[in-house]
Amino acid sequence: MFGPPGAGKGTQSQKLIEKYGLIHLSTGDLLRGEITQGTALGLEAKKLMDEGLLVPDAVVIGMISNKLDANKSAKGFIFDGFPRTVAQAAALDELLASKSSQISGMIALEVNDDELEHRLLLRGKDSGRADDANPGIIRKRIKEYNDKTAPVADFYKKQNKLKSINGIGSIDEIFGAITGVIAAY
Ligand code: B4P
Repeated sequence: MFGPPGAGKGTQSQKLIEKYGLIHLSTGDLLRGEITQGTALGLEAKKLMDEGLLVPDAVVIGMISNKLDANKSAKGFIFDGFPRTVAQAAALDELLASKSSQISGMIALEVNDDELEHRLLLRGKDSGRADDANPGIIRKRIKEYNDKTAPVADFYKKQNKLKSINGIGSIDEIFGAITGVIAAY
């Protein structure tokens, strides 16, 4: 699942794992888990996340690799919010090839910046997430996305794996469009 911050990746992934029985790998959730546990990795990640910046590639690639190894019998995975840089995408391809596997497809949710800011500020009212509470930080996250993450779409487009979906509408409408794409995999 691909898209800018607040596009609905986490929301839709939750529904997809229920429908298809896949394993959900959200690097955002994994990082927040490290923060809650107070690990060294979590302390390092918190500083960057609170400022709206991406955490280093090596950190998230290591976390994903561990999770793949821990779920060897899974029938499939949904990567939510990963890969977020071209370096992460290349590392993921290599990692999956070493396990005789590959990405089936990338589903990109398209949502304009005004709607993203509105959704994240709304969530910030009760999520307790520092990165959702401040319009300046939200705009920085969107800039990080445009600078470092948007090029990941081209990486998968070149492999004919990119499918774009309108991420504005009701959660169920968007879910219907996504399951239509997945049916083709
Ligand atoms: P993430 O946890 O991945 O989260 P996100 O981008 O904020 O949100 P998402 O798109 O999942 O939106 P959601 O469904 O929740 O990242 C947080 C931070 O972690 C990053 O900034 C970065 O620092 C770090 N990080 C994570 N992965 C990384 C990586 N691979 N490399 C480096 N750093 C990494 O939806 C948002 C809100 O919209 C919710 O309130 C939801 O209810 C609402 N919503 C959803 N769908 C809607 C709809 N159709 N209509 C109206 N509202 C909707």
